[in-house]
Amino acid sequence: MPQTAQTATPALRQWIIDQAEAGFAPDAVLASMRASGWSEDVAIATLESTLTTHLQTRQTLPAAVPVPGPALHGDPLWLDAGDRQVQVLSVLRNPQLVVFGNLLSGDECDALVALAAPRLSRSLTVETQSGGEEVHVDRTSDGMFFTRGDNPLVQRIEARIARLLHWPAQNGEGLQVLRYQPGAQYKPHYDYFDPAEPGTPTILKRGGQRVGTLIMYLKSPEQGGATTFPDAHLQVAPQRGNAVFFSYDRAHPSTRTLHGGAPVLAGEKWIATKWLREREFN
Ligand code: PD2
Ligand code: ZN
Repeated sequence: MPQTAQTATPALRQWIIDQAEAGFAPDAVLASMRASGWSEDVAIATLESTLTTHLQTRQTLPAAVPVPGPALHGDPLWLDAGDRQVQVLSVLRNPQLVVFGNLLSGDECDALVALAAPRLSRSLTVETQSGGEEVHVDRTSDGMFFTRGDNPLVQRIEARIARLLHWPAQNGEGLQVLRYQPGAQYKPHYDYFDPAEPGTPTILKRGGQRVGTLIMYLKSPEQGGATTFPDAHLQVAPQRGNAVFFSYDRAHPSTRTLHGGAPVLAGEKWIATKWLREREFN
């Protein structure tokens, strides 16, 4: 085959990137390619396209980090979460998302609601300018936080989640319980902290980024209240005892984890959310 018909394999493109990152000037890389038989025109075009694409992806995408998640190889219908068998109802790969059934018993849902009810107040969102918290029109629910290991029920659920998602319980934030009354909603947002916001470095000192969210449904409304994923054109019905889990390996919209809580149209919706961090959260 004439050298001008050579195609740039992934291995060659990686070699070009490695040379550039090792500090070799483009002329030196070009000379090496010429010496191994590449025609000048094709070598220059390949160099240019490889390095331009590499720089663009590097600038726009932060590096991926490990994330929590259930063991889905072999497409199981049930997962062993230690003290409970959990149903796998739906799986998406992009975004990385799983809908679970039977994660909590009806009694556990009722008990969490009863423990949380006397401690509710208007939900706050993280105030990204300063790293503090504020009341926000995008989130019209009432809520409270349990501390991690707050009581035996919370401890049991946290151990179950750790086993199900293969992520240390210490990396979890305290369980948050929210109540949505008719009309209440949570407008679409990402759960990771926006790296561009000035308050984010302060927030990240406690356990690093959020890398996963588990939303557990404690009480179903009569109508409305789905958890929506606009990029995936998906809505998850808030069925008591079920849960939706999604992970995000970089703090970036390319994870397609934009999600919201649709307005409750009738009845009350109660959820418990567990956010998982990269490292121990204290
Ligand atoms: O209640 C929901 O469906 C919902 C939607 C979006 C909850 C959260 N985000 C959350 O707790 O982060
Ligand atoms: Zn959210």
